[in-house]
Amino acid sequence: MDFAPELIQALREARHVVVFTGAGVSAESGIPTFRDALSGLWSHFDAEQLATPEAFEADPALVWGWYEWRRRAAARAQPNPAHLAIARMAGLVSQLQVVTQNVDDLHERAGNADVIHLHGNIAQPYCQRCRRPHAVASDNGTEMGDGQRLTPPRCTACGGTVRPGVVWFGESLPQDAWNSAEAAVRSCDLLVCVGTSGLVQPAAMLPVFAARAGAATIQINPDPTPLNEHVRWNLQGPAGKVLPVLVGQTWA
Ligand code: BV8
Ligand code: ZN
Repeated sequence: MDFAPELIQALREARHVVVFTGAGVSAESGIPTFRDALSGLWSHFDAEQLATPEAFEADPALVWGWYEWRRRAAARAQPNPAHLAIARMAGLVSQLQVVTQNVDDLHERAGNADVIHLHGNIAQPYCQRCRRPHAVASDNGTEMGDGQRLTPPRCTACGGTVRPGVVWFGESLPQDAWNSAEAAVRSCDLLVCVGTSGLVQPAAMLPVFAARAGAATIQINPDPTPLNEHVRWNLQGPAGKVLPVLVGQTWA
């Protein structure tokens, strides 16, 4: 796998790098991407219908069961070579920020310290009444069938219903996360966009803001996306294969 010398040079000279990630960066950890078909009971829905306040209101046990199943899958998953290459890069450039749409913590577990979560964190549910964080009981290995309903727990402080700690469709992104992400992409000199379909707003605008602000931009994805026309280099392939080679060739 060879890369344009200008790409290698841009990466080598970058002082401030932003890595913008979507579900594809976790695909090789065995976590289904957001648009992969759902399984079991949830196969009657698509993710965009379930990831909404209306779905949780209508059937809390169906939605809470889906999130618990995903939370447990994420807890069992391991960072893959793509996450590890991004963590290695952080030690090689003077500033590297990860801006992720993902709700798993695989970037942190790979070793990245500066991670901005635009859409929340599946392991941090909270009470929808008093918003206190709710510590999820570890699943002590009890298997959960996919498609199983689970009644959401009650807040130990106020008895309110606990909800997943993610941003649903129709909900605003956390203001501080969005502000930090926007500032990062507008000031970086290189943005690498990894494993996103570029369909969800406002997150998908971030690589466009970076390009408009003059940053060099790279996309890594096996498939073309709407971001293809906005980025300078498109590297077609799985992140777990492309990123380690790219980092190895840049900082051999
Ligand atoms: C908001 C948490 C407004 C939940 C998520 C019409 C036009 C424009 C916008 C809208 C519209 N109608 C509605 C909207 C707004 C809506 C939206 O964007 N809808 C889309 C679907 C059209 N956005 C919102 O509602 C946002 N909020 O706008 O608020 C507002 C303003 C003021 C006041 C009130 C409200 C909130 C959006 C957040 C939704 N929550 N996640 C959960 O996870 O359950 S988003 C969800 O999608 C995930 O976080 C996921 O990360 C994200 C994006 O998907 P991707 O990460 O890109 O994943 P996907 O599966 O799509 O693609 C995977 C990619 O990886 C593919 O390209 C594939 O080729 C690639 N891949 C596969 N394998 C690999 C790989 N790449 C590399 N290596 C591999 N091995
Ligand atoms: Zn409460």
